[in-house]
Amino acid sequence: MQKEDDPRKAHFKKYQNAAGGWGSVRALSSILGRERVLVKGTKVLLQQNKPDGFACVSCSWAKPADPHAFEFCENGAKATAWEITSKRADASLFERHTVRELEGWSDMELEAAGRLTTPLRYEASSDKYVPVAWDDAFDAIAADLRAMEPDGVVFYSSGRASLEASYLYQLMARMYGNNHLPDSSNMCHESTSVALPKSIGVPVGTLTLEDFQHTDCILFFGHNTGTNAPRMLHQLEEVRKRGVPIVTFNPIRERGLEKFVNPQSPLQMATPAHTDVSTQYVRVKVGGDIAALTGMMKWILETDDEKRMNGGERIVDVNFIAEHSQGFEELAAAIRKVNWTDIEKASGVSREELIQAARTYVNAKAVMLMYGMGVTQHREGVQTIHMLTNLLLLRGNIGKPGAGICPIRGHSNVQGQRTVGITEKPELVPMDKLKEQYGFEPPSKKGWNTVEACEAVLAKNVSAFFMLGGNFVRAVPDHRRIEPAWREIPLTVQVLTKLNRSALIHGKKSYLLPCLGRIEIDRQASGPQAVSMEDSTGCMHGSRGQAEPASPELLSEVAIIGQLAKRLLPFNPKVTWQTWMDDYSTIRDAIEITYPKIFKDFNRRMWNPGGFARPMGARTRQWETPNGKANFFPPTCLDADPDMPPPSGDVLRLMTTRGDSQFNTTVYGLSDRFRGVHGTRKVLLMHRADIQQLQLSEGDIVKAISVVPPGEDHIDRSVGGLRIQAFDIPRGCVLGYYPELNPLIPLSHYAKESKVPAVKSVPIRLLRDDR
Ligand SMILES: Nc1nc2c(c(=O)[nH]1)N[C@H]1C(S)=C(S)[C@@H](COP(=O)(O)OP(=O)(O)OC[C@H]3O[C@@H](n4cnc5c(=O)[nH]c(N)nc54)[C@H](O)[C@@H]3O)O[C@H]1N2
Ligand SMILES: Nc1nc2c(c(=O)[nH]1)N[C@H]1C(S)=C(S)[C@@H](COP(=O)(O)OP(=O)(O)OC[C@H]3O[C@@H](n4cnc5c(=O)[nH]c(N)nc54)[C@H](O)[C@@H]3O)O[C@H]1N2
Ligand SMILES: [Mo]
Repeated sequence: MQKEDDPRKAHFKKYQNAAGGWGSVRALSSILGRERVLVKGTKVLLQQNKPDGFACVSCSWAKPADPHAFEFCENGAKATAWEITSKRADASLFERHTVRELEGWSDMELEAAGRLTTPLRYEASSDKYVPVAWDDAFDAIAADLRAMEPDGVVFYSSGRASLEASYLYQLMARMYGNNHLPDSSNMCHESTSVALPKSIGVPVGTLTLEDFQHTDCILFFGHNTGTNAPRMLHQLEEVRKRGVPIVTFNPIRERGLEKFVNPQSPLQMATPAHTDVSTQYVRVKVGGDIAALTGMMKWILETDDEKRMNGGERIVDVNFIAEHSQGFEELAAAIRKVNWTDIEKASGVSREELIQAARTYVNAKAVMLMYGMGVTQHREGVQTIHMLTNLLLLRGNIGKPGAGICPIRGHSNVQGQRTVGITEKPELVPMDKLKEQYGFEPPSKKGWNTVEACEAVLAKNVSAFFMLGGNFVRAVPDHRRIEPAWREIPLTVQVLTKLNRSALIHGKKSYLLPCLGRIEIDRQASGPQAVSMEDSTGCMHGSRGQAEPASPELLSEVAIIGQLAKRLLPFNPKVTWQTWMDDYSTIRDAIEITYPKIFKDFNRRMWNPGGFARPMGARTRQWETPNGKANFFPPTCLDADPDMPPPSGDVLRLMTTRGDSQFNTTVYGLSDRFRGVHGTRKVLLMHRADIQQLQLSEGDIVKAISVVPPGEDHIDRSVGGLRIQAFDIPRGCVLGYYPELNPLIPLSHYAKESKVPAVKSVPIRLLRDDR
């Protein structure tokens, strides 16, 4: 593995092949070989995403009832190999290196050291992590937390923990006394959680895998499917074989949405034939979706006006609108007012292209719409989702087979965590139920989300920060402000599998509690345990670990929470931590009592092939909104980032995104194959004309400087040593990698209403960096 990221040595080569296919299969043995788990890995992979196997730890895409022989993708295999690696970051590593020394390692080197094997406590006198007995760690952490005011303690979670662990975690936090339960969703699909309940009365997507069989058109917005949810390409391939059009809206040509070769199909493997995925590719500007949707709806409304006057068949579903919705007139009035010049300018797309997309949409009877971070992570991410829903509602495309909306979720159980109570918003939790079930008074004060938790850290209002997974310090914006403040937190505790940046930038006291991964066998008093998750289509699945644990000392996340909670909270006979730890089916019984509608007969149904679907009003046109209707929301602006400086001059719009060799802050390698980037992540991909206009040349090394909103502090928000590379991207837009570029993003630059950091539109300037 190449370890050093020297952008001067990088090379760029356009990727000519399809996504999937030979590349995937051949890459497998190299992936497993690198982690030295060739035989074990192959055996484990055959159980991945199978009804009686384990749910992949990578993306959250649905797990079909009738899986393929290999129901995994190359990136899922990478995630599996990374977790079951034979490499170990054991106590000797920490004996050899001080924390200061480890801070000099790159993110990739830290995680590549392998799985943590033993609980560790930070010792300030030697600047080292030293082994600590589990009991001593729990006693000490519980004693410290008991001595603190609950209002200063944060319980973060990353969306990987199971439904069982997540339920216990939120219960522990609430019994301790607060709702400070920020999660990775706050940086991800929170815009969805805010928008969809208002538009259609559900907090999650309405589609299931079944719908793919009934749809006759798919629209895709702001998602890099070939890298981030590759198994979905199977469903897309199937619909394309039926001739279903797929229209993609994305500033750049993502390979997986252009061409796919199915590694399961002998025919495609033998002949390099491929399936063309998108039938139309709309290259919106970064932040251009509201304008593009306005254009499509404008054409639909005007065409419908003509039909109405000429007595033709209406293309707006007037019956659906009359019976089921509210706000149509306001939407129509707002859209009619906008002129095409403004639409073309703000979307970066021609009127003809938008009309072509709109025609495809109205020619279909059942339309599905999928979207990802290209939508949610903008200042007006919430509004963009309202606009997506508006488009669907215009033709009654919600609540019938083959139609609906699907926010493609990120982490493998991020949707499920919210379902079982991980949220800072008390109104989303059945507090009365918790009160009745456990006999305590749940806290009613709103807790902190991710951005607010960062603000609290900066204001020195946080006395302890507990992290159930994730890499908080690295995933959040504004590293140069957060990191020094983080070091002042009196206590940080991390439940984790591998060493990461958040373990090194730690509080005054710090504990690392290493846990089992989901792929590992979880043995408890009643035998090996299973856990469960919810996928992007609202289906719950059981998952059984298959591999031997990385170390005999590891505890499960459930056990870690249970052991801590037993010591932290006063005895309460209704709260049976030990029984729960001994037998996870009793946790599922408890979840079923709290959420009887969603989790009816949980222990049995979790093993249904394909999982079991949560009930969802919108699927049957029961709108669980305050007014009992599906709601149209008129647009208030055209740019998803209305406060971006005007596109003249030297200010560029940076979108920070994932490459093909990473899972969020976990960096497996330095290339992004499908985009043709090899050997570096320190790169800015720009339009050739922008490079010229700024009097730069390809290969130049520059420093990016954030254009800070007026009135902001004087923090150094710059990142140097970045190589300029020409790329097929709209004018004025730049692509760069997360998390390396997070120091550029002001904490205050977040989506209105949802507070998702607006990491897809960061205004920057470039300076030559001749170091
Ligand atoms: N292998 C792998 N799988 C993953 C992850 C991973 O890191 N690696 N991460 C997981 C997580 S937590 C998440 S949230 C998901 C993330 O998966 P995605 O939602 O795909 O997120 P990004 O990788 O940030 O890619 C954003 C996409 O939106 C496009 N885009 C950017 N700005 C705009 C815009 O203004 N409009 C439109 N229409 N498009 C835009 C970009 O070109 C890119 O294709 O993936 C999950 N799965
Ligand atoms: N600039 C920019 N910033 C972003 C984004 C972006 O697109 N651009 N995306 C945002 C998004 S969508 C997300 S979801 C966040 C991600 O934020 P997080 O979820 O906090 O980060 P991850 O990188 O997914 O966390 C990786 C760590 O999880 C730990 N881990 C892995 N498996 C397990 C396990 O089974 N149990 C436990 N306890 N720990 C485990 C490992 O130690 C690993 O180092 O980042 C956000 N930040
Ligand atoms: Mo995410």
